[in-house]
Amino acid sequence: MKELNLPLDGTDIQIGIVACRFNDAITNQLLEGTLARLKKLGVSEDNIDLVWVAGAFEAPLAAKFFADSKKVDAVICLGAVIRGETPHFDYVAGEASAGIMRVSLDTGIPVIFGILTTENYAQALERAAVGSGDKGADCAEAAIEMTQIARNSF
Ligand code: INI
Repeated sequence: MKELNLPLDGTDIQIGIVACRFNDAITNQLLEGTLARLKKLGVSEDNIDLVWVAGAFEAPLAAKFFADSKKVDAVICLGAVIRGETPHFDYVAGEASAGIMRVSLDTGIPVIFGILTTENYAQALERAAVGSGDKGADCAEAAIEMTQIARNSF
C-alpha cells in the first residue's frame, strides 16, 4: 500500500471564491476565516479571485465560470441558507449543494461547499464565526488538500 502524505501547502495555488450576498453578515465571517487560513497555508493574495453573487442558488454557475476559465485550481463557495427564514429552503439548499457537486465532477476542478444550511440564524453564526466553528477555515484547507490530491495522485 502506498499512502500519500501530501503537504497542506498553498504556494502557487490559484483560488476562486464565490460569496453569497444573501445573509452577507454570515458570508463575511466565512470569508474572513477562509482568507486567514489560505494566507496561513501560503496562498498569495494575488492568487485569490473573489466574486459576489445574489444567493446560494447562483453559486454553482459562478463556480462553473471559474472552473471553465482554467485559471483556478479550486473554487470555494461561501454562504448560508437558513430554514427558518424561507419556505423554499429545500429548493435553494438542495440546488446549491447538487449544483456545486455537479460542477466539481463535470469539470474536475474541486468546488468546496462552504454554504451553511441551518435551522436558524444563531446556528449559522456559530458555525461561521472565526472564533468558534470557523467553517471558512475548513473550506480553505479542503481546497488546498483537494488541489494537492488532484496534482499528485495520478
Ligand atoms: N439565498 C441564500 O443564499 N440563502 C437563503 O437563505 C435564501 N433564502 O432564504 O431564500 C436565499 N435565497 C435567494 C436565492 O439564493 C437566489 O439568490 C434568488 O432566488 C434569485 O435566484
